[in-house]
Amino acid sequence: MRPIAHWALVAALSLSAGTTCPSARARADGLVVRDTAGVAHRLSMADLAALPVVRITVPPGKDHTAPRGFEGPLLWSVLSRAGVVGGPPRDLAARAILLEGADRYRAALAMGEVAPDFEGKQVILAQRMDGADLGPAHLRIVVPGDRRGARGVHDLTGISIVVLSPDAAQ
Ligand SMILES: Nc1nc2c(c(=O)[nH]1)N[C@H]1C(S)=C(S)[C@@H](COP(=O)(O)O)O[C@H]1N2
Ligand SMILES: [Mo]
Repeated sequence: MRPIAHWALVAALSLSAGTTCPSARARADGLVVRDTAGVAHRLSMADLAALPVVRITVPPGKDHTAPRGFEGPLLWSVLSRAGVVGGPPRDLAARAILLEGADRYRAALAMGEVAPDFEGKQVILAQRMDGADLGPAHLRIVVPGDRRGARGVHDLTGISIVVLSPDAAQ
């Protein structure tokens, strides 16, 4: 029995190595979060899956007619996990969160909208919509309270924290 068991073990290990070895595509999954210095912090799908899930229902608005249910971590949890929101609350007051989709579509939130010490709005990074997984390439931002869908960036690939300054206007 022993040689057969050994052979089976080797076969099982080779199979599992073949199926779990991360492909380039798997490594590209997730999100890049840039801090105010432009340093990139990558969050994998596993990092996102470890964050507490919030469920929200968005009523019909100007851009869609039916209510929709979304599930995912709070954007604030994502930013905290990436380590880009440290420091005293007053330092957050002039910061923006720039959201970017795979098609380079962009939308901005003020940090004060989502920071718990300020408005603490339940903006989420949705991974499920109406009970179905969106998939790693179709993460989307949901901004409760917005009547238009334009800040609900879908196919989200990047988030940048920007310090706003009139001097930086180009
Ligand atoms: N990446 C990306 N996200 C985007 C857009 C876009 O063009 N690209 N359009 C926005 C606009 S204007 C709207 S109304 C909603 C539409 O998405 P929905 O049809 O799923 O509500 O997506 C928003 N998010
Ligand atoms: Mo829109």
